[in-house]
Amino acid sequence: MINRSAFRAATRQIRASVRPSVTRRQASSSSATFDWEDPLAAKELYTEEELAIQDTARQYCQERLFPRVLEAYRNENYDRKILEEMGELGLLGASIEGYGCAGVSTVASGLITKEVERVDSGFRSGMSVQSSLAMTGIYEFGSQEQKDKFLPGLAKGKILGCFGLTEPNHGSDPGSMESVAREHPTKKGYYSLSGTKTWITNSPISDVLLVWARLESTGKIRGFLIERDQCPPGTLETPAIKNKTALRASITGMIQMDDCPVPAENMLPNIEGLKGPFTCLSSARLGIAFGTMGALEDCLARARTYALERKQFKGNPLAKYQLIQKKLADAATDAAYGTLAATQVARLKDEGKAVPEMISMVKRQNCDRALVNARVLQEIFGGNAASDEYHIGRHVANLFVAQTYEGQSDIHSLILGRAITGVQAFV
Ligand code: TGC
Ligand code: FAD
Repeated sequence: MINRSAFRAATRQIRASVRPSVTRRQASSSSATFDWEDPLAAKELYTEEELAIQDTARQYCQERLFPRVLEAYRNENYDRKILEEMGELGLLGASIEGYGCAGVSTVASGLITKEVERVDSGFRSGMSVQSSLAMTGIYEFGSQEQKDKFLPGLAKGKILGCFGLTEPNHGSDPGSMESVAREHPTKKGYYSLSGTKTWITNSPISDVLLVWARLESTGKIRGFLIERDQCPPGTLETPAIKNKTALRASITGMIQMDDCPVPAENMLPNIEGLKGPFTCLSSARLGIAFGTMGALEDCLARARTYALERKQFKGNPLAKYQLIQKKLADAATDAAYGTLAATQVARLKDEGKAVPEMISMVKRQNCDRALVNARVLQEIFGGNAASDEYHIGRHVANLFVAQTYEGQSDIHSLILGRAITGVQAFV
């Protein structure tokens, strides 16, 4: 569990072992030096507590998650214990107050996300869906009973959640969804849910499924908490989608509902319409803006090491050549800018000053730049990029999905275009 005073005490010790380059004091003194791992000194914007939380998350991710990523990715084998481990450390729903959650700043929560995605976007996906989508939905819009019942278990990773919005015929356009909730014909006090959700992270292993469906009686979209163990056989199926070309270290599936009975008290009472899912998405999209910068920084660090070690033409390291240096400079610049921008929006969110368009801007920009730069850095590895042991190909494949889910980049362009011009482009 995140303990703030223990964090402060542990900070210097952990930072010395994990991040030996430049200390905070050196960077802010007149003898400041350039730190290629943090070129614009983003760490100066973080509190001691936020830095300590980042270091704790990095230590867990590098020591416990990284050694498992190749096996998980090769075999599409997501270990649900990962969420329990994250829960024990207080990493789940970290910015939520109460219910066993750590109640840290949105910035700290973003830095946790960055450290997880530095290892793998799929591991970050599993965490984002649990924290930003399922837990945020219940926390923001649930009844007190729903919060008391579900949040503590979700925070500990003892129960797993997912978020079902996308359907086979409606991805970018969830407002046209076909899933429907009707008054149950035989069970009093129950709704009956029918429809199909697809590409749902964690759905095959979820205990509680937050599903968005149109309430037939009002025509409004509502959120429903489906408890797997309460569903009669044949009313709920969650088959896994296998043989993915990316995000293989996460588990993805469908949600097939066939007159699935859901107690009326499991409908989220405090929201109707798309504002519900989009509020959860605002939280998750900001997390992705941080996360993709972690993945890009990992690509940069690996490419730099490779370029320094690999020799071509008269025994020169690749790093000596200008074309190689430009690739590294571009990636370092975009990672630094993206981290600063995400931090600014997270800080504004904590102050109640962030708006969804800001989140669209950093989600879009950071995903796009992470993908473009990772793809260019991949070239530095030559043929070795085709080996998964160099990790760069895995990041490139993952970053394509990060650019696609939670609003594909072009959709965020349209959200920004609407805000800039006042003219709607997607109708
Ligand atoms: P629009 O008219 O724009 O909005 C409908 C209502 O929602 C409100 N709203 C928001 N509220 C809070 N936060 C936001 N970011 C919001 N955006 C919109 C809006 O104010 C309005 O409220 P009200 O009260 O007036 O009804 O709706 P639209 O249908 O025109 O929207 C179009 C568009 C393109 C913007 C939207 O449909 C969109 O964002 N599409 C992208 C779909 C998407 O992001 N899907 C994500 C699925 S979940 C997922 O991918 C998880 S992956 C997780 C992982 O594994 O990491
Ligand atoms: P489409 O909507 O068919 O779009 C295809 C292309 O057309 C895109 O490039 C899009 O930008 C473009 N396009 C669409 N409309 C327009 C327009 N009006 N103008 C210009 N271009 C347009 N969903 C969930 O609900 N929960 C999850 O947990 C979840 N996890 C996922 C995990 C993975 C691994 C993946 C791959 C997806 C996941 N998704 C999840 C689904 C994801 O959110 C959708 O794939 C995404 O929103 C895009 O929808 P779509 O795939 O139907 O593409």
